[in-house]
Amino acid sequence: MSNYHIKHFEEYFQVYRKSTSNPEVFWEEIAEEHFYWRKKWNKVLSWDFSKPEIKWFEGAQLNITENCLDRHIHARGDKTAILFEPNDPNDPAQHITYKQLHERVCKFANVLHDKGIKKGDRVCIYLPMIPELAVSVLACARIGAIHSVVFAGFSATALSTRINDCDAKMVITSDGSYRGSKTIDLKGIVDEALQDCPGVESVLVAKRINSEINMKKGRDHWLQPLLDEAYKDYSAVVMDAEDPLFILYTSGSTGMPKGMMHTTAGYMVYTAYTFKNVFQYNEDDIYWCTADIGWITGHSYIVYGPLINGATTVMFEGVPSYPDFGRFWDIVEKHKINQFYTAPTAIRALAKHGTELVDKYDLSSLKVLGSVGEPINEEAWHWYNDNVGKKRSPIVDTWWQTETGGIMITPIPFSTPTKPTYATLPFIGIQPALMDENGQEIKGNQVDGRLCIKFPWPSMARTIWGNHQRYKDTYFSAYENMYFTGDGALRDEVGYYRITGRVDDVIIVSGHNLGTAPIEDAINEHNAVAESAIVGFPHDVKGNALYGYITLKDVGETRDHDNVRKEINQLITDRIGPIAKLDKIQFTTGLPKTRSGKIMRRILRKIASKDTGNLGDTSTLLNPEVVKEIMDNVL
Ligand code: 6R9
Repeated sequence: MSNYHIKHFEEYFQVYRKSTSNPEVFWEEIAEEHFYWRKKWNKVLSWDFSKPEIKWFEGAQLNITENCLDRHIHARGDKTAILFEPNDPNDPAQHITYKQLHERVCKFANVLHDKGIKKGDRVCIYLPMIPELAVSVLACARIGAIHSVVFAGFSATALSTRINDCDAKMVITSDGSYRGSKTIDLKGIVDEALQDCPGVESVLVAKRINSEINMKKGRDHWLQPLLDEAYKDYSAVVMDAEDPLFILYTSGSTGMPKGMMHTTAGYMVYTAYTFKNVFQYNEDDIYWCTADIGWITGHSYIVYGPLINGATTVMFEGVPSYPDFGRFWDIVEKHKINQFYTAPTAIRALAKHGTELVDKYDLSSLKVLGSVGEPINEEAWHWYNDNVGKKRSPIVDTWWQTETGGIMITPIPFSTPTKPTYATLPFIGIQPALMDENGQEIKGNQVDGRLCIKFPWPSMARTIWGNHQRYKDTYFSAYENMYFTGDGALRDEVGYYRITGRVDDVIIVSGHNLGTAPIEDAINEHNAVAESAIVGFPHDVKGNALYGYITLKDVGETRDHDNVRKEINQLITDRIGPIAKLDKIQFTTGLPKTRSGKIMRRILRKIASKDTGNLGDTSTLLNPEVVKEIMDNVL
């Protein structure tokens, strides 16, 4: 018997020991008993972090959508698979059953097929949080096409960069999207992006806001008429275990975003197993993750993990502030949500509005609360625990990454005693290590270091699309035989982990990973800008906000600074998206640099955070005088 469902703390330790002392036997048992395979594997795991090459369940054949859909039809065909809550609370929610979802995915798969999409082709999905988003993801998986979902808040430039990086043949979008009281012209953004994307042959357009849009003849097609005519069955394409399932872009510390590539079997096994245990999902529960499917959290814990387990997963189209800041709690009451998974930035935004809007609603259905995306600060943790969970529902602070595919460090609710701001213990099968700056592992407790993982787990990304060298350099070169996460962490006296934040040039703003380099590239396009450096500083709602130090070409004397500030933020909005806008812009005559010309962000970070008591070692600075100037004028 495998240990698919862990029910108490003792059991966690037993299973954890088993999973690390004999990983292959352990994962084989899990895979064997809880999934539908067309053919079983010849070998559970082969790996070499020096190449790096990782393969799980080699030789196995499957289609992940048969695990998400077909095998549930018999036992729970009429159970709601996706519960869609629209932007407008007065519009009815939609309950899409497993049977209906199966049919919608099959029809969509037929449309993709008819438009010439084949196994291995890349399809870019740029859709708001409407059912078509989940359906198109699954339709790609059903025919073996590799989906690349781009968050529909990204700009035309960000979209075209991602389309071209993976050579997508098709884009799936909608006429527009609702966002609270506003609408967004998604199709207009796609049209602009596609001016730079010669490889895109067709665009499928879902109707959502009924706006007047431009349809390019021969390229653009309304989705609904095609679906109406499509056949309701589509026999799933058989995939090898290591065939790519999707690409998802995440920011890097230099230039181009990284197209993290995930494969089929390992991702399926790990997302399903973590979902079951981290949320303690039981058959009749209603589960809601507030993320967007454009992020990894949505991929793994709105679509795949829940559906593989036959769960009811809620998809919410709107925003937490519309029609007011009680919307989340209204939805919890209305749909009797049992598991609620959100981000610290959302909690902080809601906490700002007091407890009145929380107390108004009946939240007694809640059993488990989750947090993801960035470290949850103590104040937000207590607010969540006291006002939402009423001190009854455990908070699972789940640490993981786009690269890891699934949750890595987390409490198991009702088993692991929680501790504010601590992600607590590694999940089953995960072997973390803290490393010092000389490449040595730091053993024992009450220590801190750089967080690495020593041993492969099934859902780890296998490469960066089109750039295996960068994959190796970024994750497997800092420490020998280790996956380096880019995060710092500490381990307390009982072995609990607390993630302290990024140690590289990635800043997490409102739970979104932003690389400094692409933002600086956008700023530097401004004709008055000579040079710029971006750092994060603490912000009570966003977690971090962006602070830009900018040197102007003419030292700024002849320019209207406020205008330049506006133009810079407009450039960032156009190139990356509004989430990357700078909260503060300080004009300086220079930036502190090392002799080798590297900007000393460490110092800029301290100044922006008003933490200037100890600037650390400044002896390698080429231009120490500029530090004083920057400190005198800090915003
Ligand atoms: C799932 C997701 C990954 C980065 C990660 C870390 C931060 C995520 C966290 C957390 C502290 C948590 N992060 N969860 N930090 N506690 N519970 O967010 O993926 O968008 O790739 O971000 O987010 O810094 O390295 P992704």
